[in-house]
Parts: sequence; C-alpha cells; structure tokens
Amino acid sequence: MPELILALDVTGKKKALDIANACAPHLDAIKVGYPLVLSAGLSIAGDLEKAGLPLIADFKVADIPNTNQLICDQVFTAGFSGIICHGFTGMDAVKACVASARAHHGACYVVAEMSHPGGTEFFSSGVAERIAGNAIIAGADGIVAPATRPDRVQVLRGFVGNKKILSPGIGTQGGDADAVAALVDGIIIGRSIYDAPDPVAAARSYSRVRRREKE
Ligand code: NUP
Repeated sequence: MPELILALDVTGKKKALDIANACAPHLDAIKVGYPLVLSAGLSIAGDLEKAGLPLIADFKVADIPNTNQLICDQVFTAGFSGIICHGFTGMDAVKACVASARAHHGACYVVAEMSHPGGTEFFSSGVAERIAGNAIIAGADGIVAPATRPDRVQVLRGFVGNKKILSPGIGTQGGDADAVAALVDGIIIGRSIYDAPDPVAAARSYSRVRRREKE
C-alpha cells in the first residue's frame, strides 16, 4: 500500500503550515526540500510538528562522507525522520548518510534515477541500477525512482527487493499514480496538490491509490 508523501515545495512558513495542517489527514508523510527550508529556515521541521507526520528532508545530499554526515546530523537533530541523498557520490558517501540516519533512528533514501526528462542523461545505461544496488549494500532504507517511467521503476525494483521505493513525478511531471501505485511504497506529489485550487480535495483524491495493495 503506497504512502502519499506531500512534496511541500512552497515558499513561506504560513503557506506551508496552512497546507500541511489542512492536508495532513490525507497524507502519510511530508517531504521538505530547499525551497521551503531556504525561505522558512530549518526550524520549519519543528513548526510542522503539529501536522503529526513523518518529515523527509529532500536535500539530495551529495558531498564527501564527512560533510554528508554533518549535513544529515543537522537534519535529524532539527526533527526530520528521513533524508534523501544522492548515490553517484559513491558507497562511502552514502554509508555516511546511512550512519547518521541510524544514529538518529531515522531513514535514508538514495536517488537512483531522476524523474525529469534530463534524468536519463546520466542516470541510465546501468548507472541507476548500480546506484540502487549500492544503496542497498550501504544499508539504505530505499531508493527514489521516477514515476514518469514505470518501466524503470519495475527494473529498479529488481535491485532493491523489498526495500522502499519512493516515486516522484506524478501529475505535473506527467506520471500517472495508477501506473506506479502497485510498484512502489510511496508516491511523492507536490504541485498537483499544493498548487491545486483546493489542496485538501487534491490530496484526498489520491486516497484510492493509497488504499491499493502492493501486488
Ligand atoms: O527524481 C526526482 N524527481 C523529483 O521530482 C527526485 C525528487 N526528489 N523529486 C522531487 O519530488 C522534486 O524536487 C519535488 O520536490 C517533488 C516532485 O514535485 P512535483 O513535480 O509533484 O511538484
């Protein structure tokens, strides 16, 4: 049963909190990235506590192991329970993120292949498969794989077994929730919810997909 993860890429604390709190009953987690943290500060994690949902920091951490660990420690200390990092930096760099996640009882997800059109430029040709495999060897909790390419999600599933696949690209980017719901553990949706005339109704509209059992 895939979880619905709201990508809260709005700028400004009030707007973020209004949307998060209103949509919370229809969500399983909230993903926060640079747009919100750079506009509202890292303390937004504490501000979002009222929504009562796990918070995933999408910072696509991509540095040397020591810096990765320092970044992740800050993220988890701020109140996030998950971090998204890049995997092309190598096994040691991913392991540093995983170590920080473990130390804080949090989760670490590794981007295997990106959802936008340019996402195939460097991530394909076996690279995504290697990143996914490495992520699992490094002890990560799962990968991020593109809902815009369900066939690729299916291939990458073969490399991660029963670890989690979180999948962005639904709605505005052209991906179809129904096409990946049975393949993934979490669907990540941003603009189709927070830019909708009625974000609550938009979030609620995915409850059918949320309930669907993983095949
Ligand atoms: O490959 C990726 N594609 C992607 O869209 C990896 C991501 N982390 N994302 C993020 O998912 C992106 O940064 C945004 O926060 C969210 C998708 O948002 P939207 O296209 O549904 O608005």
